[in-house]
Amino acid sequence: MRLGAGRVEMENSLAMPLVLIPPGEFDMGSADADVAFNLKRAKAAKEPDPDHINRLSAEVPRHRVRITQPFWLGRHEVTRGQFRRFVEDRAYRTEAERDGKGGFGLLDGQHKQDPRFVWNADLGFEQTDEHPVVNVSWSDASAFCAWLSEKEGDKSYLPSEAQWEYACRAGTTTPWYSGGLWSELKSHAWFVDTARTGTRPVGQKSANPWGLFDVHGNVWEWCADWYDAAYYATSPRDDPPGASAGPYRVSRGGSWTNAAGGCTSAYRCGWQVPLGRADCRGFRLARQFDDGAKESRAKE
Ligand SMILES: [Ca+2]
Repeated sequence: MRLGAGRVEMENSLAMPLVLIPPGEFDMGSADADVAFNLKRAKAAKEPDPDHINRLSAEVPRHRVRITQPFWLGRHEVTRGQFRRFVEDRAYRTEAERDGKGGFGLLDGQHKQDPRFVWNADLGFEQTDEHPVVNVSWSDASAFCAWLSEKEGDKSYLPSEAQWEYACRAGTTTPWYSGGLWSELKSHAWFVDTARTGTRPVGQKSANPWGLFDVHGNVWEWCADWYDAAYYATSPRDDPPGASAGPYRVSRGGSWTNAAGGCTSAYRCGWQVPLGRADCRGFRLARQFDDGAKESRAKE
């Protein structure tokens, strides 16, 4: 563990940097007026997107949430190189490989599903080991976390939706941590205006106030929660765990394929499992914070 620029950071056994996220409170979701404005625009579009309209409606009511425990969160999205360590250690086959249907990639500039489009394949755009892994399902991402937890003895997991938004906002209340203007997002995120041709290596844009990169854009990030568009109306104040069941899991932050409006701190995407894998969707690792009790016990 080390202190840097006012932050506490660590590296796990994959040399993946993690930032300590402090406990605290924030307003989760969007203000009614912002959603009403965005809905009006979405419905007036030349070709209204019903999925986009439903997602905007799921951002209300804005509600107070308390994150009661500190936790570690990956400074970056999980990369192809890091995911390869898991695959090689466990001879793991992703869901896209197991069912033979594959994931998504670019064919003639269009996103198409194809059996050859799996996590380590040529997806029609350049990728190195520093690019975020994509075409991994929620179950694949969870299997990676379980493998790492077993290997390290400390729990790694997918962040809850509330943990994700809390860390993404990093104390900000604007649509993006960079502010309220989509034009400003260009310096901070890979989205359709800056990365139309594919994912980018992690960490190339600037970080948010808590030192996290690519929370807006590059790839969608799986969260632990089941998705329920109406959940915010009944969400508990402390550490909300998400809906108790459902066909969809949540992913957050938007991607290189999305307009700025799909990359906001509050935007929620429900994606059906186990079908959910795409060339724009990966994940970020959370890790349980150990307050040193274990180290103390070891010394006794
Ligand atoms: Ca992202």
